[in-house]
Amino acid sequence: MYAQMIKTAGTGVKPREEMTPEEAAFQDRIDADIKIEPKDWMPDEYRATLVRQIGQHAHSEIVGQLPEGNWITRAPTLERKAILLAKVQDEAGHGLYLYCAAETLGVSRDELTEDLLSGRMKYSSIFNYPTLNWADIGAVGWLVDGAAIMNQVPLQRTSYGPYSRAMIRICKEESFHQRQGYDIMMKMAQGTEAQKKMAQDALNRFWYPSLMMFGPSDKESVHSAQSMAWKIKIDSNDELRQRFVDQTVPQAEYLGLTVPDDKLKWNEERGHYDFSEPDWTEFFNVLKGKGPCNTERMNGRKRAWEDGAWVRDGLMAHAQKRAARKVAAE
Ligand code: FAQ
Repeated sequence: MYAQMIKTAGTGVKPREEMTPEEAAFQDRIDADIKIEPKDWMPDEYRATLVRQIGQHAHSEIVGQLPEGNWITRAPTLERKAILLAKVQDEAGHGLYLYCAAETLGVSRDELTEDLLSGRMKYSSIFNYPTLNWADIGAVGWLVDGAAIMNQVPLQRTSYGPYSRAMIRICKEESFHQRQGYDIMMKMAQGTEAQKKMAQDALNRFWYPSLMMFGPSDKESVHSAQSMAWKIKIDSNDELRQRFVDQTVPQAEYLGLTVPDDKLKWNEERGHYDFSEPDWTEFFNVLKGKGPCNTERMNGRKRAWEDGAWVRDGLMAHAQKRAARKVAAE
């Protein structure tokens, strides 16, 4: 059942005249902004697309802890350490809400994790880049959480009830994350010359990978058309990327930092910034596992899964024992 779900995901938009009566009624509910709930009928492809997107989103939150977790022991002050620790724990919580939302679609968390570890499912490309110094932690909060919120705020209105409700809480926490990142950048940018250089260097390295978080250009996006028709996605990849650039450039200016893009320019006619596209060859290489930290991240997740096997086995044995006792008592 689950393998079939993955296989049928993303096969294009079905014209209304080809829909069955059930599918047409489903589309009418979506068009009327009525939320779809777990026990409602839904097309197999809608379910499959949600499992893919929510599962990958959950994996991103979990893998996303690794680059920042790397800095908990080296945060410059006790206060910064406490804040970073709380932020990283929040990301774990986001992963758990999202795995729960995916479970309502008939797939278990173990199956999703096994698909991540076997490479069948992805996680966000951004987490395959290293965090080399403390300013990178500021850049992750400011840019990576900033891009995540830009994508997730519209997802609060996504058509699937459990996903949209998970997003409401996640967005509140992500806003705090973004602010803490910007606060680190502000301290660095207003610090010594060496600190300002570190902040600029972090912006230089994280700018384009952050733009890649929104996915390939609309022309290259495989799933957008159907996902938008089903309101799984509310905005296209390019629309969100543009919104992110428009919001972030003035923030960089306020910090006194330079966005590493010679072509970046306010376009009066469009009412938006013109900007350079990321290097899409690099993006697709990272997706194929060839980014700077892909191997390290996957090894980290594999180790955690294997080290946690005894806990899962213990919980399962306990649950089986309780169930057997209950049957015997009846
Ligand atoms: N990385 O047809 P599309 C966070 C794949 S949360 C890797 O455009 P779609 C919090 C895509 O899966 C960050 N793969 O796909 C945090 C598909 O491959 P598939 C995660 C990517 O789904 C902060 C193929 O390319 N957020 O950061 C990426 O319609 C700090 C074709 O692409 C979410 O997951 C990528 N960047 O649009 C945690 C939000 N982009 O599956 C810790 C929910 C595309 O066919 C620290 N997800 N691909 O093999 C979405 O909104 C969508 O899934 C998109 C992609 C927009 C990411």
